[in-house]
Amino acid sequence: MYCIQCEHTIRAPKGNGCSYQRGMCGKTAEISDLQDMLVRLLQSVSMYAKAARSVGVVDDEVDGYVPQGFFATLTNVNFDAARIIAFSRRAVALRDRLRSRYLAACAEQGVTPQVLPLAADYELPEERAAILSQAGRVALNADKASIGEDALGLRLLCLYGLKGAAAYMEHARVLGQTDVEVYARFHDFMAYLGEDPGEIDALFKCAMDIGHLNYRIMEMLDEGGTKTFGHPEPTRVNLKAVKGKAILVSGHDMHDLELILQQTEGRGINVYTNGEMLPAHAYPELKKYPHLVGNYGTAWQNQQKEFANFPGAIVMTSNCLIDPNVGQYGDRIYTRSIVGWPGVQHIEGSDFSVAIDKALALQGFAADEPAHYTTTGFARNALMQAAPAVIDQVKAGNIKHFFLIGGCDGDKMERSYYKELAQSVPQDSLILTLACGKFRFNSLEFGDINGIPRLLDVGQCNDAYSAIQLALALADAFGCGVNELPLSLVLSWFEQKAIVILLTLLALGIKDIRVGPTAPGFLTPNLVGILNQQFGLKLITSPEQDLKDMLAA
Ligand code: SF4
Ligand code: SF3
Repeated sequence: MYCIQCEHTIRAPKGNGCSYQRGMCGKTAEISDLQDMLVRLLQSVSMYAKAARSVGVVDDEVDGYVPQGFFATLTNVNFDAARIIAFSRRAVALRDRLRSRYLAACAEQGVTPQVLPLAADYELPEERAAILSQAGRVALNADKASIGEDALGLRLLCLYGLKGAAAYMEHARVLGQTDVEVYARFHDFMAYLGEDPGEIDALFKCAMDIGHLNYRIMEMLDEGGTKTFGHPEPTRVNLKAVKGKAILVSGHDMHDLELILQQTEGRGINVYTNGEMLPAHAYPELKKYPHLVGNYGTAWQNQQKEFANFPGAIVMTSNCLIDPNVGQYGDRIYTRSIVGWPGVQHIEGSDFSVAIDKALALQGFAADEPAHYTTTGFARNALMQAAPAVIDQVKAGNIKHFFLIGGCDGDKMERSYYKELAQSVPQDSLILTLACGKFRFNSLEFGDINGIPRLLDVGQCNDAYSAIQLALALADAFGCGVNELPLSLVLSWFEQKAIVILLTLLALGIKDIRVGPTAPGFLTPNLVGILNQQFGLKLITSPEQDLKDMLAA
């Protein structure tokens, strides 16, 4: 086992990366090895997808499948060996079909087929034991001795960034957004990373190109969300329980939430959002359901306590899932799409009856809790509508600084930094926040500046796109670049979606971003130094010191 893809990863002095029998996330060595195999096979599909495009063969099923399968290998997504093997078998079947189509098209057009790397024809053994015996060969660090630590770290930066992009592609696809050009670029990167010789300059360029690609993917996702559910509107959301039967919907997939809302209408069940689903309350086509009563719980690392106390059914539409057996709710949690846990029931298709029946059979909340609210929904449109008033307040000297404080949450003590920072920014500052890191402070009262709320919840992690649009609008209004704005970005990272958002911000030329709580384990000190030199990227220190430095800049 060798996995180093998230902030949880085991660090020195025990060795860099999770390389024992079990990763910090609960992933076993077997799952880790099977996921590495899946990644290799998906890369082989992309090698053929790239070659096939050169003779005009595009396979929509392959285009949709490769990012979806890749998504299953993100942190806290799929821990089920049988499902990972099934993903791999489907990858092989699709690749073999594509290879036949490619060779047939070459023959028809009189074109000599390209000589693809050996990895393009990698075969998957029948038996699980035989698959696992090849783990060493497919390990992501297999060639570390020959390419060196810096090149490996950069390759992993690209690979993990691309995983994040794949996850957003899948979220966009679910909302009806696909783009053949985006898929073509995605296959190019997958194929390249499956055979790259470890050249530092080329890998740096690849990382920036993935960042650019992801900007387009976030735009697609924004379009998918707003076309399907309307533009988010600032909306107050109750964070406390309401008496009655209950279903909790977690993850990022709002299409699933809509299906659940439709299927529970008139059934006497209250629907709650959890974690990254919170911003769903702001979309007109979702908030119109009166039985969408509130948000229950906070970020993923608190699941085992919060889900254990939830007296209803729970549906995990995407990441982040952690061991449900600890809190003993494995019999009332259901997984969807790419998510999996051995023994947990998986719902395929669009019928949620099994979860709904479970919710009806469970007790639900016996009484209302005193309500407590947070406000969400300051996505692109709402921010643009607020922009003229914000600009006026800046000109009048009432708003002096903007902070973007957000990203993934996690369970390290050092993450209290983000709450402390949000609480200590000056009163004449606005705070934009997004992703599950916001649960550190989104239930606190921040007040307003002449009617403009000081805390603006932009949405999910992918809604970084909306925050970028506001930054561009402000820069335009003030006739300067984004880097000249009194804007400081302080991000928390945990998994691969955060990595690709960081790559997007860097690719857009945004400088002096702070990240924490620690540097990614796959980035060597050398690489951290280069990113600091080129982009001013810094690690967080203390809220006091960083605040002083950000305000001085
Ligand atoms: Fe370790 Fe993170 Fe990999 Fe899990 S996903 S094995 S915690 S590096
Ligand atoms: Fe959170 Fe997993 Fe990253 Fe979408 S849900 S931000 S950690």
